[in-house]
Amino acid sequence: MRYLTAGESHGKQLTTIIEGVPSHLPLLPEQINESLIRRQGGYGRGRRMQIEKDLVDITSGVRHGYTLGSPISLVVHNDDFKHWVNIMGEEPLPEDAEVKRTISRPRPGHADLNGGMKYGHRDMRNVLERSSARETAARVGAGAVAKVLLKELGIEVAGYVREIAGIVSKVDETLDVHERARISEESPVRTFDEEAAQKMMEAIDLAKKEGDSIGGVCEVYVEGMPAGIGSYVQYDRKLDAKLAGAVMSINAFKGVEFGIGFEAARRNGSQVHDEILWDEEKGYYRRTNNLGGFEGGMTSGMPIVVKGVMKPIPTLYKPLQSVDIETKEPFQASIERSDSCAVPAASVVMEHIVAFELAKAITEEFPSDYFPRLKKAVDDYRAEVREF
Ligand code: EPS
Repeated sequence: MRYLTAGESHGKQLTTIIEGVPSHLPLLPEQINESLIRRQGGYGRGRRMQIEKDLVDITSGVRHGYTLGSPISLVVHNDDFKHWVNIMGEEPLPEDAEVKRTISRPRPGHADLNGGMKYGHRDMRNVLERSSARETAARVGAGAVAKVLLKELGIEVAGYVREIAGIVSKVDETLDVHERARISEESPVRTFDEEAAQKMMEAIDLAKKEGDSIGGVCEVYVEGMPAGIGSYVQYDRKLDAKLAGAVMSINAFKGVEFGIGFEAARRNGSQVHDEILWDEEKGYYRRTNNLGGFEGGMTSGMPIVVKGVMKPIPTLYKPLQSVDIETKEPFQASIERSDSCAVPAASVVMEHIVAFELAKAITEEFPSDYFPRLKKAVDDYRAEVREF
């Protein structure tokens, strides 16, 4: 499975093409819309999310509620485009026309300057439009399809917030994936700890008031992945490495941890590694899950627990110093509409990014173009490793 996205933030639409989804997987637009709507929420979002109501138009690959095995294309229209037709339209402009909303003062922390230099865009709007986190809507579409596939195989994925601006939410580690999904969905900051949630919202309000932005830590929790997916035999087959790369590809993400992550550096081995147990009912399992569901580049059969660090969004109402590329004079960076905190939304994005990588790994491990055959192969494999 693979996918590509296309689309500018204020262009006509976002497009996703997903290749390699097996045939005969039941798939409804509502399942994708639910994910898109979840991505739009969260305390701290800006005005753009009031303009958009992200809804999918499935334009290929699905017929009568089932996938065909052919490429699936998803379209999300940008309602805001109607305000940007003259700025973002594809037609050449008349010779004497003035180009509006050009950007010559790159925002520190965004792709503006590096992208401008690389692609020769002296109007850095051409960079901003594609590097904007609006593109994550297209990626969530792909992840929503992956989530449907995983769910049919008994694999569930939940994404939520662990930390915003240094305020850490307590997590009851005994919560299962359904409880994590349900409780985080009820919280405006997608977290389990009401006291921390209150403080997080106060921090978001303060950042907004000050024209600033704040970041945080998202976590994704997965139950039901069979053991042994991925591989130890070659560096580029290690599934935790692929997941880390995918998480790092999310806009504004700067770090990834599995299980106790960096804390492992501070503990003795006896306090890190997860002891192996076996019983009739569960088969093999671990006393703890410090390694977050991975050993040797492969799943251990324990829940996957992965964290991603999101830096504060670099689009600030209180802009930092920059240089105007036309005059080379120091200036304040461009002010663009933005979110003061997008960590809750990013946790939904991360959930879908992780889901896609896992679905991809499963379809590589059990290649089949026909979903019922894939499902049988996964079931047989589960029975086999249980008896190992
Ligand atoms: C976003 C859409 C964008 C931003 C935000 C995320 O829309 P606009 O630029 O029209 O406000 O709200 O992206 C950024 C702030 C960024 O720096 O990339 C979305 O759909 O999530």
